[in-house]
Amino acid sequence: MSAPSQLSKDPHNDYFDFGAARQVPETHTWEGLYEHPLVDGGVGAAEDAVPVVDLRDPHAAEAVARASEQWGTFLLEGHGIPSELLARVEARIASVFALPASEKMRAARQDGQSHGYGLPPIASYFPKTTWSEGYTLSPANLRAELRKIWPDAGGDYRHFCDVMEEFHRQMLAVVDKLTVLFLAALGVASVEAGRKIVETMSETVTMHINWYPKCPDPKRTLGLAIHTDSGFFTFLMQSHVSGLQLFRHEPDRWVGVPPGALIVNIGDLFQILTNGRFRSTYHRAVVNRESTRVSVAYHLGPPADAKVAPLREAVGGGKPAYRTVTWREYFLVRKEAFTTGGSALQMVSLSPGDHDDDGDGADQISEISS
Ligand SMILES: O=C(O)CCC(=O)C(=O)O
Repeated sequence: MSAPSQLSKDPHNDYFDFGAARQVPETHTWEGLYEHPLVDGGVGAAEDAVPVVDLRDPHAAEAVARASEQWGTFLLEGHGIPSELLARVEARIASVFALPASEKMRAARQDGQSHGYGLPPIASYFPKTTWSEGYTLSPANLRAELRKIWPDAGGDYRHFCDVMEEFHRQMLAVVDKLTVLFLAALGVASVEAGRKIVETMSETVTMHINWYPKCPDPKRTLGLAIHTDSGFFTFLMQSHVSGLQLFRHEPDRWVGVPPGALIVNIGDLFQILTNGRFRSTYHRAVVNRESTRVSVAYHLGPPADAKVAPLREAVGGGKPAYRTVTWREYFLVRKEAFTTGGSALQMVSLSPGDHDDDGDGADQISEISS
């Protein structure tokens, strides 16, 4: 099952011809983008260097724990996905977005649907339109989706589907390895529970492809506005062009993520599952004048109606910091948070005296893993 749809009506899903744009129109102009300084998050950037986790490192679980607690994001190395495959993914994605509008719009996301061509579902909550095109797919519906664009199922269709399926297969192996590390980092001893979580998550995979065209005036607009991911965690495959920025406090600043790396972002439901120990990350994508940029967000989370509550191992002798939620319910909370300017995580948090009527953490892991 894929992530629950959070769309009602998406007024941002009209076609905009980026190739013809000579300036950024009012609809795509964002204010206040440079209130905070931008710092480099590259390897030599001292405390601003985005943490790196190497899956081949015998101490990788500790590195995952540290990065997830302190940043909610890390660059993944030693994942084994060939760079040649990533280059082919990027090239095939470029071939989709290069198609004429009339062909892409055959797959346009319809109201209430979570899949299809268009901006990511979250864009319906943004006050302005972003400088990007997108396509949301799940591995299960990939071939049926792409037939809308390529009804004759010719060579371009086959090459695109084959490469995305190969990417998905390779990603699942990485998901497996990383989940084992997450569980080790959290002190969850049951390998069986871990395997079941991976199996469950692999059924919910959603891929959102972001295509950021060149922009004549990049300082006035955004490729993707600030947000956290809502699920458990997201892998972000990105091209060798800068664009991703993480928001960090004390002092408030944007940290530019090195291009080309495979990124892992912790999502809100993982923050809940880990009782706030691992933190979701606010991030955004900027665009530039010289190059197009591609990213693929590979989102993982629980089935839409599975109950998620802080794990017993994470709560320890303390109290759960969050109430039990399903992903479907959390989307509604997030929608309200976008509307009111509040924090969705804050809205599902428990104060010391509150009681979670939906049970304790011990029952919830078995629900997620069954
Ligand atoms: O393109 C990027 O670097 C960010 C993409 C992203 O955050 C998303 O798709 O959720």
